[in-house]
Amino acid sequence: MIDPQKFIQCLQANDVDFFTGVPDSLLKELCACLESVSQSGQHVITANEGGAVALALGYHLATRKIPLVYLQNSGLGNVINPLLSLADAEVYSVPMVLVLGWRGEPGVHDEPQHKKQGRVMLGMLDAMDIPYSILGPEVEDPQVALGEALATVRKTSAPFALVIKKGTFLPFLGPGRQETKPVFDLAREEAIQHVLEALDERDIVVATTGMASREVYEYRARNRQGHQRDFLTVGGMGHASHIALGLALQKPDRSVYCLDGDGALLMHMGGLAIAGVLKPRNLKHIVLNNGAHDSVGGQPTVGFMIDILGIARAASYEHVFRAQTCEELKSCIVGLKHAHGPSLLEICVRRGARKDLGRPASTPVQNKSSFIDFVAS
Ligand SMILES: Cc1ncc(C[n+]2csc(CCOP(=O)(O)OP(=O)(O)O)c2C)c(N)n1
Repeated sequence: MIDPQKFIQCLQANDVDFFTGVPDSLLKELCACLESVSQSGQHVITANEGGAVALALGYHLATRKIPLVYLQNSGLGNVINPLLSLADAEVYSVPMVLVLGWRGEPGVHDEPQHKKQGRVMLGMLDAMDIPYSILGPEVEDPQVALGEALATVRKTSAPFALVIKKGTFLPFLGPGRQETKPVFDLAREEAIQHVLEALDERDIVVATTGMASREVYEYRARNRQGHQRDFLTVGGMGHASHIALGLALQKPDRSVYCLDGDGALLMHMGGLAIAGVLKPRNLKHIVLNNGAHDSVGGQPTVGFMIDILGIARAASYEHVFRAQTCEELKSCIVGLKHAHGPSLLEICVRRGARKDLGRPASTPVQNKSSFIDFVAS
């Protein structure tokens, strides 16, 4: 296994010292190390992976140096466009190293949303003419692989991918994350429970990618309510709110609640403007803001540093609410239920989840068909 500190030191020794990307659970030790070793400005967590490629490109234009972009392979879709139409050798020919977490590797158990992406990923890299090498837990010293990758990047002046298997990085043993952000009492799971308890039986729920969906699933299982009311956005991070918008527009007599994350909201924030201007009165957008990508290791987002309510208002949302405590949440939900939307409720929650949080036992297709019947009923 590779010591993440050694990995970064080796890159820095080769003059690669700008790192950007969106966190991934397979890369969480590397992300933790980046947070602690990089000088300010040398590590940027972007809103989405395409943004990281563009940021890296701008960095290269300003410095002529090789940047590093890290991402989970789910984010490959977000980078294809800037890679092929900007960084590619046939366009601006921009050298960069991609570090790609390989979820859904064939033969390794993973969730349904990762299987297809994991299976087709190497073929996608081949189709894009992006050379790659694969690093796994058997590698101890990253020097050779990094040396070869950087030699290729310098020679081709184009992207090169390091594909990272599960368990490649050793735990990062350096100093932990400095908690500089406000810490709130409410847990995300508690907030979800309060929201779901307050909803009417016919209300439609769309839950965002990651632990929020798993918490919704467990709530329904615990309360023997079935799972038909909830669409779990298991993949497609950042798209839950537009799924909810699609439902809200077609079902104007039903309330549609989107349970979003701050990372997911940021990832495709333009959706706020479209929902705001289309004005579905029945769209209730709830952002569970923990200032972090909690589901993949708790790496910081800018969620607590921006005015989400102000942004929603400016994007033409009709009503906005913020709750930081259980009491505030209870009264805000009443307001949200009665508001003619689109409306947004920001709930400030703390990071973290139960250790024994389960995963959906039913398949995505089973979930979809009972949900479709519920929406049609
Ligand atoms: C396009 C894409 N990039 C990255 C991921 C990996 N990923 C899954 S959940 C998650 C964090 C989501 O953060 P947020 O929306 O704030 O919700 P939280 O986990 O904090 O509840 C990430 C980065 C993904 N699934 N898809």
